[in-house]
Amino acid sequence: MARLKTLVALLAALTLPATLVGAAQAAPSTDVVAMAPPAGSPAAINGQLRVCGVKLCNQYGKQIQLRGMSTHGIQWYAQCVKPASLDALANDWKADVLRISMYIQEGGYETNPRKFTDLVHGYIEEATKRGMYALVDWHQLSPGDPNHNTSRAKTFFKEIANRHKDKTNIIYDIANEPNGVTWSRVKSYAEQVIPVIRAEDSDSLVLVGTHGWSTFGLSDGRDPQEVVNNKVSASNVMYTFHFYAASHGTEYLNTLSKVADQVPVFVTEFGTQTASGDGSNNFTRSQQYIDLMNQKKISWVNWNFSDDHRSGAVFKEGTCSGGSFSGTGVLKPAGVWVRDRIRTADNFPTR
Ligand code: IDC
Repeated sequence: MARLKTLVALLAALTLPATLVGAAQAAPSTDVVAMAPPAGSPAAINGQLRVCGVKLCNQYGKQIQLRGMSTHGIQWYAQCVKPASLDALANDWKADVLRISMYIQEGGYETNPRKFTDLVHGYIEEATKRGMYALVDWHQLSPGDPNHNTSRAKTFFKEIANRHKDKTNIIYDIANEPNGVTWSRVKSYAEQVIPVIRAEDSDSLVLVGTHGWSTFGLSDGRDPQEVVNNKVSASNVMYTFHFYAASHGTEYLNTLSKVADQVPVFVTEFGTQTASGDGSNNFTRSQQYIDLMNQKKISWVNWNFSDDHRSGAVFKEGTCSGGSFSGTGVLKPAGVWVRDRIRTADNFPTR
């Protein structure tokens, strides 16, 4: 598997004609042949990611920061995740990463595992074609204890990891926002699910949601040091932190700053508005978070790439039923702001 990954990465790095790359990849060495991201794209340049100390590093051991967008729940907003919108995300927004948000409850995975697993397979291929990392989000939310869905998670991630193990651009996010549950319960869930993924895809990057809706326990009144002092027993793991700038002020900012010096942190979700994903934007506070994340090279993903009526959905209502997604004309204020933060040339250590 490692050899095939190296071959795929090499092909991606060389500017071979697409036909030749396709022919080389078609070697019948495995049932499902990994598609390589296009040469020069973030996923091709950076290849297989690894945790290095408390940072994220690319295939050459260079510290990098990924930036991108999360879909809304794909049971509701699949219409916003299509070729034209993904082209805009990769080429106009210049995103490095697409977070594929698959809810488990609320009409999600549990209602039709086959359908949702296939949707995710498809989105992974679409992200790969466009040179983005595919961050597969197990969007458990209510109930907040991830152990409620452990056997579902094992089934889902076993298939995802098996199908995509030869790609170098998959990131596994195994628990969106644990809440109302202790850290030791979350850790125990992670230590059951990670081995299932690693049995298929041994060098993969895995993200673990923290308690208190991925605030290192802060939103549940817990001490963030609980995570730092009781890490998940697995390598190549990062812990997630979420914030909504109009709800989460200095205490959260300081916590993010502190824990990011102690353990590897990936911000898999943030909003510029309140935790409801709606209301007015606090761009001043949001910029403080962006500055901190840039300074510490903390990767981030914004919520969300849809045309939902709420202020945190980047597109104006009705956009997803049309065919045009590029530029700022289709965006709400939060969309204009975050697109700018993803595109900004100064912020492109990965390119
Ligand atoms: C919100 C969606 C909304 C949905 C609600 C419950 O925007 O349509 O009804 O979830 O499923 C999170 C969650 C994310 C939330 C988001 C905004 O991860 O699912 O989306 N949020 O409230 N954590 C903090 C905020």
